[in-house]
Amino acid sequence: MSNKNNSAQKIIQVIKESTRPIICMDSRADFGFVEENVCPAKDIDFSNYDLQIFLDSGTIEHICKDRLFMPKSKTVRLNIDHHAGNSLYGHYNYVKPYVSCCTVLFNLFKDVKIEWNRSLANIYYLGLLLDSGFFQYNTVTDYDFYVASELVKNGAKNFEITWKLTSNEKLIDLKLAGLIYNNLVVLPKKSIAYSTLTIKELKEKGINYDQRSYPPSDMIKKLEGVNFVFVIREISSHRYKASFRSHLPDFNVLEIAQKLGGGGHIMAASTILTVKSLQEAIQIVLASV
Ligand SMILES: [Mn+2]
Repeated sequence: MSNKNNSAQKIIQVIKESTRPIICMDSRADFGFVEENVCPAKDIDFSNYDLQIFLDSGTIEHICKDRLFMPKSKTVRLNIDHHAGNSLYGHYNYVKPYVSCCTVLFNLFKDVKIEWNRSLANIYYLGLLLDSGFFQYNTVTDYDFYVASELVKNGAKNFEITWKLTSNEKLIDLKLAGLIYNNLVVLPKKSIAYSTLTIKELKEKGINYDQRSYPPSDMIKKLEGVNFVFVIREISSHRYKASFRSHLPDFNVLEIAQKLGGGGHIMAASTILTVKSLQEAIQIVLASV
């Protein structure tokens, strides 16, 4: 481990000198829809390779769903990433704080003559879109738009990729959103909004809650004019889960969840309440803020 960044020239030299490289990406999410030949890191014998290239992995163990995973081989590690907390764990490192790892790659290879084709441009563009939250994150810069422009010029299909990623909602998520919006209560004076979900309602709509794509609290957190939102969901008789989402980057919902015995992050937290009724659960939460 060198704990320092190397020049683009050095990194390119390391890649060129390798005869058996293997690429490992942040694999905590399922990217099977992008590339079918994805092999779980735990099934790979890295000693068969002379260079292990880490892409978009803030830590070594992010290349595996098992968070305690650590490859055992002494294979040379090349770390190409954009995470602010990256500890420069590679023997060679190229870590730049761009919004996307594909922006880092584009920057790394800017002096190399890359033969772009539509497939490569599409893959870079997909990475740029996902890592930047569709250009919504506060770390997006003019360079990312320049990269996007170059990728589109080289064949990346903005509409097709964006459509695939944003226009394919599952029916179950729309049904769940219907319930959540229907039950929405807004308290303008308190700058709070909340919604509720009961087992009976889920059953009536034929919703298997475990198959949803994202939590219902995320469905209402973008409401204007509120400090935070919460959703109370009946888990079983007398047990309710309260999930909190902050609307503002500096409004701390973790404190509220902790007061009620829960935990989480500053903008997303939750707790379990053991109470007699849904109404009681709502009252307890409202009394704690
Ligand atoms: Mn990333």
